Amino acid sequence: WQNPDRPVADLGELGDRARAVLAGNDLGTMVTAAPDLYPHMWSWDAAFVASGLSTVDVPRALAEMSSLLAAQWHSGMIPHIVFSDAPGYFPGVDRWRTAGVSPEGVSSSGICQPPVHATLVRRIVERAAARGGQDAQAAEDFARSTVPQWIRWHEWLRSARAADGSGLVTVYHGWESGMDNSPRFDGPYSRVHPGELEPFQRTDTRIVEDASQRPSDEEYARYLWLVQQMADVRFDDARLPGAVDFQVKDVFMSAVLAAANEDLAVLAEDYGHGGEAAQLREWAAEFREGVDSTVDPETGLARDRDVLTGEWIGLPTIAGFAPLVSSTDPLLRARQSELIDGPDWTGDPRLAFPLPASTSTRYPELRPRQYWRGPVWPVMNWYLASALRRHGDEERYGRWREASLDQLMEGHFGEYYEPFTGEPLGSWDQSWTAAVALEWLD
Ligand code: 9WN
Repeated sequence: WQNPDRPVADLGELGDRARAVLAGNDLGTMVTAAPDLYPHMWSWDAAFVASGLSTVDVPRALAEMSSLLAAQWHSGMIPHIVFSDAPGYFPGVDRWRTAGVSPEGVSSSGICQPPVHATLVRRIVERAAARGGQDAQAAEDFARSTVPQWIRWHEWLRSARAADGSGLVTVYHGWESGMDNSPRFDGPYSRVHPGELEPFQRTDTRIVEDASQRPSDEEYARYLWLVQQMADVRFDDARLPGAVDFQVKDVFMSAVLAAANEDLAVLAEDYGHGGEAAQLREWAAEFREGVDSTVDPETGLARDRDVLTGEWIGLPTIAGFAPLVSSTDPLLRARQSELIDGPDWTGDPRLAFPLPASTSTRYPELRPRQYWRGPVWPVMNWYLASALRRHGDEERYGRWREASLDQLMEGHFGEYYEPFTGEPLGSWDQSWTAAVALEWLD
């Protein structure tokens, strides 16, 4: 694959273009996840976007987080989509049937996404503090006033999704994991049998014309069936376990929550809510241990668990590296670091850039162009690399930084990339890809 039209000359230009992508997708109070494919705000995208924006404009970054928080449900849940007025995304708010369930004036979906927020809020606050002056003040004010809302979000995750004390978060939809059609969910989805489904028309395959880059129609029918099951019980947390045909203990989301609990504990201590910090640290430990406990001694990878059948899901996907996000066990970290450098992952000599793909490139069912079944996702690489760095691994952070910047120099800010050719796939000008470009450059 050869870049036809947009190669970037140097890192200075890469930064300029990344800032232009974010400015171009900015509706004023929200940066949409992508210009055409995703004309709304997504929960975890917004956190990455805010972090990227904070390299440019701290108040605008904080405003992004405030827009997301304004959609928080009374339960504490932060919804996975906050809808703008733009048409053209399916399923839209009507299909979700959240009116009357979500807070008044909030137009949102009824499920959640990985809780990366506290980690990225901490990052923004620390960046702003280092700058000093008005940025520092604005970030401090923001943290002081919003820490209770972030705590409510984590309380909801613990009570609605992990009250069993397993240290593992239940998801009721692949969309909640953010890795929608990863092979990790094939088993659980194979047991979802759509009944009578309201008819629907997809919009995503009109925008990404090569349908092989997106989930199949069969997959979409299951996605919509689960939405219908949840809407039928009005997204009532207590009724979901009895109503939904898909229930998975998501190991990656659990690791994200473990790390975010640590970060929120620091923010709580620093900004007037020290009383809650001990509880947050306890949860951090609970989820950290939960994640560690899933590791398959044979493969060295962390596993999800299908709640409805009790089966482990041990496929070679990027989620298997959840311990790199959360674990403090040096032996486990060393083994996982070695694995991710190895021939199944970044050490595969066929790769265009030595970066981890969403599924091992040696996995027989690899689909190198299809969404979470093989492509390389820049946002994941930055998130994982920043977790490695936080655990002291500057060396790997540096390598992935170099490879990621090389990858992004083709200039499309793709949603995901073909691992062997480096072709940008899915949406172009994807906001979180531009945001992580700015993070790598910072
Ligand atoms: C469904 C916005 C989102 C990301 C997800 C990614 C994709 C949505 C979709 O786009 O999911 O939530 O319509 O395919 O899988 O991680 O947050 O970028």
